[in-house]
Amino acid sequence: MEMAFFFLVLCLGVKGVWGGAADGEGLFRPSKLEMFVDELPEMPRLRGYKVRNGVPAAGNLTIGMYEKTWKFHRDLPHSRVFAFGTSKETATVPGPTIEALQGVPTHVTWTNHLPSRHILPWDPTLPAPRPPAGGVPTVVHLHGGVHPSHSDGHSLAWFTSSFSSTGPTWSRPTSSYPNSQTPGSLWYHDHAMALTRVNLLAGLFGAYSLLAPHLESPLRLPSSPRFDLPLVVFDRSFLSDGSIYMNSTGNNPKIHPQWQPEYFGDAIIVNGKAWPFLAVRRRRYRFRIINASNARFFRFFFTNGLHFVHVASDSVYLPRPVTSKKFLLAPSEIADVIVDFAQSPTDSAILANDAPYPYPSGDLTDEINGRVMKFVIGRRREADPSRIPKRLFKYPAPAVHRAATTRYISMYEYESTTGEPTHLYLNGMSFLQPATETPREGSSEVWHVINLTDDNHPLHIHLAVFVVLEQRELVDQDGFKNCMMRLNDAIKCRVGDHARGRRYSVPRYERGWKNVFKMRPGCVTRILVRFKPLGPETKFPFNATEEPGYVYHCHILDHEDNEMMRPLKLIS
Ligand SMILES: *[C@@H]1O[C@H](CO)[C@@H](O)[C@H](O)[C@H]1NC(C)=O
Ligand SMILES: *[C@@H]1O[C@H](CO)[C@@H](O)[C@H](O)[C@H]1NC(C)=O
Ligand SMILES: *[C@@H]1O[C@H](CO)[C@@H](O)[C@H](O)[C@H]1NC(C)=O
Ligand SMILES: *[C@@H]1O[C@H](CO)[C@@H](O)[C@H](O)[C@H]1NC(C)=O
Ligand SMILES: CC(=O)N[C@H]1CO[C@H](CO)[C@@H](O)[C@@H]1O
Ligand SMILES: [Cu+2]
Repeated sequence: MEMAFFFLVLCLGVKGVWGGAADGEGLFRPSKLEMFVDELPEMPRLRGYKVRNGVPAAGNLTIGMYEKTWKFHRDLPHSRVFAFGTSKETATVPGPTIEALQGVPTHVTWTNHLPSRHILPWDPTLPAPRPPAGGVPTVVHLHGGVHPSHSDGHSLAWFTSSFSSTGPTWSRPTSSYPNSQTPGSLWYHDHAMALTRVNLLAGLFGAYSLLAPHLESPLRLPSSPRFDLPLVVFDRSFLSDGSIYMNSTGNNPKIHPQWQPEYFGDAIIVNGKAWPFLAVRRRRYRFRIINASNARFFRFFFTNGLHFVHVASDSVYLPRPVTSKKFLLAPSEIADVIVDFAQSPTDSAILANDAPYPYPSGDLTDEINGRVMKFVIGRRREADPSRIPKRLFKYPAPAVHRAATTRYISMYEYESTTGEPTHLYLNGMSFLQPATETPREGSSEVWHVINLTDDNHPLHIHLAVFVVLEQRELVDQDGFKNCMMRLNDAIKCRVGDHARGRRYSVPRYERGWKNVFKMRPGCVTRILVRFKPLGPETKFPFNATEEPGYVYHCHILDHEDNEMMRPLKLIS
């Protein structure tokens, strides 16, 4: 590890390292924005494959990151953003939707055209890279992707404009996605060490759909681009001049001048517009809803009683469709749902959210952040060739008895003397300590994830997929936590004797293979993690044991950036 690339100075103020306004000065009140006046934008679609003589072949894309302005609402001035696109003119927030084909590789050369200074206040006391020539370090991770680790967007494989500086694990300008995995919804986003929260807040994320027409067409789900749409949902605050607002004063400014444990914005944005509307026909639609918030959970429901039919959770189809009236989506989770507007009793439907923030014990939503978007539904009933099949795709059941190992993953939050959080660690270790989770390729493992904090942490594991087996509350939490704070050893602290409290059932729409799950506070969540493809193969179609390896982390970006992330190193 080339430590020269990092700097960790505790005494440096954050002023001067970014180009924004002073704290809270001129905050824009979102209640001034009229809802449902901007139409839901359709993001540009890029094909991740070529078609030669009717036969699909590997596709090469070049997608840049540009600084530009973006209009988040009719009545909000232009905001400076960082946006993905094939050119500065066509770059959008969120970025273009990449459509890839199963079995056909997509090679993406991600290029950085960002300025020398960030548009948001990052915190120099977190282990953020400091490129010698300045610039904004970025690296792109395809979330839910099964690909070699050199293309995984490792946090230290960052690069700046024109690759003028690169991080210690950077090896190539082009990421290769084999797309050999099961079809489903993925997304791409920045993953640079300790800068992920600010780079995403600035706009660096987009949707990626992996399609397998020969398998999916027989299902007859809504599939044309008009009726199959990604909805990328996120929250932002703004200053009156339109700039994205992020508090530049930390909650422990003497320790971390800027870092706060959770970012919440008060405007709810879908596909780049605050509270948009979409005119829909009276028929079925498929929405791939991606939660791209830093820390806001969403509990979605329709105010007119319409329901959702879940066909997949995260990147993998469920065995059969599951109906819900309301569902909870943590940051970076993906809900893949069918909504049948023909069932609507009214001519419009508001998609709403009532998840407290921070989830689960924080503030309640209000009239403003409790609304997401509006669907204006055509009057006339339409012929609808789509349907919802009884069965979707059957993937292997979790074979717990064949698990190779049991691991205990403990989530810790540390506090300053004033009781404010300072940082979060997994297993009491920082990201830079050597890998301790070293599963064998082709194996499955049982992980007991022990949440010793007050927050619900969405855990995301790269490369692998997992099934949630059980979520159970700890008894004698104080005694157990005291022991863990002293020994950091779940077995010596007899976790088995403590994990005997209330059981929380896993919602049916989340019982399939997932890549993110919400780790409830004060609970042990047992998951079966699969380090092999979701088919009969025991090996990935690439060398999964190569450097730099993978990571697993909390997907509250503010936590991930303050070290709630650990290396994951597969061995053969
Ligand atoms: C910014 O954060 C500081 C420290 O937590 C807090 O005192 C201040 O009120 C916040 N500013 C705004 C506008 O929320
Ligand atoms: C596409 O990208 C791959 C990986 O970088 C490279 O090997 C290949 O030559 C490229 N193909 C074309 C047509 O540029
Ligand atoms: C999005 O994810 C964040 C962070 O995990 C979470 O707090 C928020 O509730 C989620 N929102 C939605 C709409 O799912
Ligand atoms: C895979 O990569 C590892 C680590 O670089 C190396 O030791 C091993 O020989 C490689 N395996 C194959 C089959 O190439
Ligand atoms: C074991 C443990 O750490 N429990 C904590 C879980 O969260 C609650 C609050 O929700 C804390 O009070 C417990 O200490
Ligand atoms: Cu977290």
